[in-house]
Amino acid sequence: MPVDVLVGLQWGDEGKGKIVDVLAPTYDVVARFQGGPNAGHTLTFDGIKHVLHQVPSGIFHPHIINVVGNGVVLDPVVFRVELQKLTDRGVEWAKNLYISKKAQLILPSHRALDRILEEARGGGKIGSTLKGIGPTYQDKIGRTGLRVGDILLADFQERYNEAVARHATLASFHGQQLDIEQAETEFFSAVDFLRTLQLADTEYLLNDLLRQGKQILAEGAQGSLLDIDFGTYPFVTSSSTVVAGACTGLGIAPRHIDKVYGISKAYCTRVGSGPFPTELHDEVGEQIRAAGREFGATTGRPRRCGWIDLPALRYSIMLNGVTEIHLMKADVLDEFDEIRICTHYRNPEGEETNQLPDLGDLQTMKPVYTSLPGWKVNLQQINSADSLPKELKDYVSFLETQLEVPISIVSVGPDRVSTLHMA
Ligand code: 2SA
Ligand code: MG
Repeated sequence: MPVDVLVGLQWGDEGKGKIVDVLAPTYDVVARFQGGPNAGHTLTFDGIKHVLHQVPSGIFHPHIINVVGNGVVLDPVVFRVELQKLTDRGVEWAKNLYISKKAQLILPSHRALDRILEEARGGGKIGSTLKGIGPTYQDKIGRTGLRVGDILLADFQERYNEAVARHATLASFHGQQLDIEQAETEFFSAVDFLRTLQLADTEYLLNDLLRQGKQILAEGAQGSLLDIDFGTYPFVTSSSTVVAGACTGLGIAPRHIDKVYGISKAYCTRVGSGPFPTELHDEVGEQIRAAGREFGATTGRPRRCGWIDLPALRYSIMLNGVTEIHLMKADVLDEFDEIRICTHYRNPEGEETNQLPDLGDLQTMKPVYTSLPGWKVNLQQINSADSLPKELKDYVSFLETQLEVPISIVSVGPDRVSTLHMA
């Protein structure tokens, strides 16, 4: 069964980009199945840090075919900038990159609407990345969206005009104007560029590759707790971030899926609004943010930080059928005397649960912690799993027992080489 899927188990930024980069050499194809320029996947190797938003993280490997699937929302302007950066760095991507004709197009008016709709929410803001994600998926589901393949049609301009007229009406409903003239010039020039790329029926491409026995890695973006169905709704993104999204977002049948890699930090972060039971509002939270350089890779926003949350992880593991966990950024906890772990929650009535309740109840839950001694060792200097400090091994075993899934990789630094495969 040649498709493996990699998903984030928390609220995003777990380190998915790094792991795709590490695993990529054993795959023939890396495919993105949801999200768009809201994602920020950071890869570090040979002393250089790369941040990818829409380009799949297999792009640095010349033997890998990279696919932007139909489940993605694509902003041609951001895409062109991203590809230009890769060209500047000498990465040859042109032959290895395919874009689904069925992927949805993010228009300048979607970005404008994202801002307008966020403003209209007042105190209930989602904390959107303002990349136009929500409005574009809204059009997709409302059956009024424009797709990448539409740029090849003779009447694309007309379709575009109709969409913008609709968006202008929506904006005026909120007493606003779109104000996108300059962005439109940029957009049409980026669309001309997009026409020169390999636009394809990628569901056929992927299934042909499967028949040839090729190995595919589906690369998730954001995290399971931001999933449109199962995340902390409405403080979620607008796509299916769980494994099921890889089937609809690529056109791959469930029976092809084998391994499911669940990526989690050794602690927890969230960017944007919404409940986060283990969030720390004190200097410990500050310390994690500083040590982990926890700032959004797309927007630069400071991320909220807290301890690892097992009820939340158990939920994500269940939804995704995770077969192995990769524990990221363990080195960020090097300096701590004690490592805290939220094993379950307690509600205001004193009842305990290890399940993740829905929004209203979740907001009133108090985390119940266990603590383990910290390792107080500079993990970045360690290059084999055997040499890991006992305290970290104990932390890993504790998590494995609680989560009932093996932890197969522990990451101890941003670089490709700081990746320890556990026996
Ligand atoms: P959106 O823009 O409509 O998808 O926002 C809805 C919510 O989803 C969250 N979201 C994210 N959370 C973490 N990381 C994301 N990617 C970037 C990164 C974010 C950044 O890798 O750092 O740079 O700020 C991401 N994308 C969406 C978002 O915060 C909202 O809560
Ligand atoms: Mg990210």
